[in-house]
Parts: sequence; structure tokens; C-alpha cells
Amino acid sequence: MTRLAGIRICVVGAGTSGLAATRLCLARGARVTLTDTRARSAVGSEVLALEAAGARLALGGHHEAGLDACELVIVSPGVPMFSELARAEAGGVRIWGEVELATRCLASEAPVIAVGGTNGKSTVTSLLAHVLAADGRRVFAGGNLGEPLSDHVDEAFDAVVLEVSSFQMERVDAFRPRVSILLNITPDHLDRYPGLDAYARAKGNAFARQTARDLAIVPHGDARCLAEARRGAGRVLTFGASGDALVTLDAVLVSGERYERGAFGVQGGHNALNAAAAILALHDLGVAPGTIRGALATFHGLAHRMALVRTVGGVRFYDDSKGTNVGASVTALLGVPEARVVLVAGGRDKGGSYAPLAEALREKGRAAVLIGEARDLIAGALGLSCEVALAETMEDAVAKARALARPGDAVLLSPACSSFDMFRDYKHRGDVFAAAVHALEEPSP
Ligand code: UMA
Repeated sequence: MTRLAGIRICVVGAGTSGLAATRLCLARGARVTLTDTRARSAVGSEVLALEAAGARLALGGHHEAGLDACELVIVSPGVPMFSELARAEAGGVRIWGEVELATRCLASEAPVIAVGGTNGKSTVTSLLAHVLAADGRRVFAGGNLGEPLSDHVDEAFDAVVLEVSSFQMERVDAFRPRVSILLNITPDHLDRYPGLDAYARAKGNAFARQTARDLAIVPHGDARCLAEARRGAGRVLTFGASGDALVTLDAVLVSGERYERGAFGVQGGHNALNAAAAILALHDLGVAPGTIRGALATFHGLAHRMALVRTVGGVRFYDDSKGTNVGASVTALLGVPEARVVLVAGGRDKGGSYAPLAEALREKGRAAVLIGEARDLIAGALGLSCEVALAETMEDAVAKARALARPGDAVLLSPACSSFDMFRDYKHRGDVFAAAVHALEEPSP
């Protein structure tokens, strides 16, 4: 376990992960500065409580933080490189992410299972936790999913399941998961990375320290994911239409065991792939096939991920607010059971192409209602693929979507963008959508 007592540490970013990292460093006796671009008047009581607990605050920017005088910097995932950080790094200051810090401080010897990928990682993280708990194991499930591990390092666990984002994996060093899953890589966060290779490489850091005793799980036939897995020495297993976990039309087959897809609590081709990747990990962790089967049947997916909100006037409204990139929204759109869909999309652009969304809308779109900063950009990319309307607020978008939908259609919120232009996060966006849908009146008979 890494000793932090007496060390000068600067934590950059006072959001969820920065607050947890600060609490952990203080608890371990470090001398901590917490810095954020937000001014004192804009931070919450949790930040001020850390000052009372002994942290020095450097708010309103990072220039007063003294980064180059620190021995260690813990940088929050959402904070991109900036000049003072680059200078500190060039001067030899170590920089870790919160995941590196937390896993170094873990009291328990529990295996760490890292789940990465552009899409499906929250579902697979939650599914793994669900099955492991059904097997009677004490499980931590968190990371990018929401709960930082730093707040739980002293608890007794039998397994630690971490959803890991590319941002979190940029700053790892000794991080060595016993099982590392990379579900897929499609364009995302291209506002942060110079290109797909750099994005993939950040994700692939989750494999780099694996040894022959560890397991790397990637999609069969995906050269990019395989190349990342091979950066470490972990044993590679694959899943897909071919590979070690075979996904057929009606089952997932792993090591002679058959898992009927019809019995899974979540449906759709992408969920069968998610289950296949999870089953490979679960077999390796020694969970009995009977337990896996039972728990797969009782796992019903995540909130804000293709969740049916309500049916109004024969139109089904789905909340897929977690669809924060084009790949996720295309998967959601094509997976909707209804033949025609009114898509509600838009938000903060992340630098990718919307062409795949235009193609999917040509196939299934009744119309698209666009919101947020990126609405004009997306409208331009959609061209004539379907009817397009612009909306000012989520309530306006829901009203317009309802007017455009016909009985038997679906209205799908799957924004293909991040939420931060209009909402706190994707959960807030989904909640506002659901509230607007619940406020709709049934048509009079
Ligand atoms: N800030 C600075 N300097 C900067 C930029 C930001 O001080 O240059 C400050 C902001 O003012 C704010 C804080 O940093 O106070 C925010 O830090 P953050 O953006 O890292 O957010 P956290 O609240 O710490 O949440 C992070 C993850 N957020 C991001 O990666 C953007 C959460 O993932 C994660 O759940 C949480 O840590 C716990 O691990 C969310 C996410 O959007 C769900 N993830 C992306 C995704 O899934 O696509 C990667």
C-alpha cells in the first residue's frame, strides 16, 4: 500500500472524484491543496468542509495551487492538460488519476475488474456487480459509474468492479486489474483527443500492467481493441460471433455452458455482447454457471439507458439520456422495437461525426427534435434524412416530439452529446425529460 503521510499533494478539480481523493489523502496524513477553477462563492459546502478538515483551498483557477512545488498531483478525469500542470510534470512531479490513487490505497486484496469501452461499460459494471452479489460476494461497483473508490478503500470487499473511462486511464501507473474488459471503441471525446488512436491508447492503459496471471477480454476480430490488450501480458479472451464467448441468435456459449438469451433480463444484440464479456470474467472469477444464469435473468439494466418512461396516446417514450455519443445513440435508435422513432438529440458537441446518426434516422426516423449547443451542427449533418425540428428546452422538445409522433411510434431521448450545456449531468437531463413526459396529457378519447 502506498504511504501518503506528510507528502505534499495537490488535487485538481473539486468534483466527485476530487473531493473523494482529497478525503482519502487527508485521512492518510498528506498535506493537501485542493484547487478548482470555480471561485469560492461557486463551490458547495463539501469543499468548504474539506478546508475545515485541513485542506488548503486554491480556488478561482489553478495558478495559486503551487503545482510544481508538490510531490504528487491527483488530477480529476474531466480536467484536460493545462499549462501549470504541464510545467509541473516536466519538472518531475508525479501525476495520477483518482483510480490510481484509490487502487494503491486499497486495504483489501480483492481482485479488481476494470470495465472500459465507448459503450456498455456502465451496464457491464452493474451486471458484474449484480451477479457477484448474487454469489454472496461483497462487491464495490463504481468508478466512472459514479461512486469513487477513494471513499471506500478501507472497506472489506471480495471484488472491486470499476467502470473506467479513457479520462481516468490517462493517468495510471501501477494500476493492474486482475480482469480488464474493453467492450468496444467507437469515436467519442474527440474534443479532448487528437484522434481515435489517442483515445484508444488511453483506454488501453488498463491492460498495460497486466501479467500472465491476469485476464484481458476484448471483442473478437476487433484489431484495435486486441492491439490495446496486447500491450500487457494478460491472457486474452474474446467474445462475439466467434471467439471464446460465442454469441448466437438465441444463446451465449462459454466453455461448454449455454446461456439462453431469451432468459436474460435485458434484451438486444448489444446486451448479448455485454453479457458474453461479463460471463468470461465471471467464469474466471469462479462463479458457478447456475448462479450466473439466475442473476442474468434478474438484471434489468440501468436507469436512463433505454428505459421506458410512459406510453401516451399510443406513443412510447424512452429515456436513453446515457446515450452521450453517436455510437450509443445509433445503437439505441436501431434497438427500439417500434418501426418509427422521433429522436430527441443534441447537447454539447464532442467533436465526432453525426453521419452514422443520419444513416440510422434514414432507416427508422420519423423525425428528429434537436436541442442544445449542437442543434444546428446536427441539423446540418442530418440533412434530408428525416424531418427536423429545433427546440429551446427539454419541455419544448417533448411537446414537439409528441406532435410529430404517430400512434405506434416511439419517442426516444438519446442525445449523442454530453449534457453539460443545459443540465448538471445525463441523469438530470433524463429526469427533466421524464418529468416532461409525465406532464403530458392523455388525448381525449
Ligand atoms: N475543473 C477544474 N479545472 C478544469 C476543469 C474542471 O478545476 O480545467 C473542475 C470543475 O470546476 C469541477 C470539477 O473539476 O468542480 C469536475 O471534475 P470532473 O469533470 O472530473 O468531474 P467529477 O465530478 O469528478 O466526475 C468524474 C467523472 N466526470 C468526467 O469524467 C467528466 C464522472 O464521470 C465520474 O462518475 C466521477 O468522476 C466519479 O468517478 C461522468 C462522465 O461524464 C459520468 N464521464 C465521461 C463519460 O462517461 O463519457 C468520461
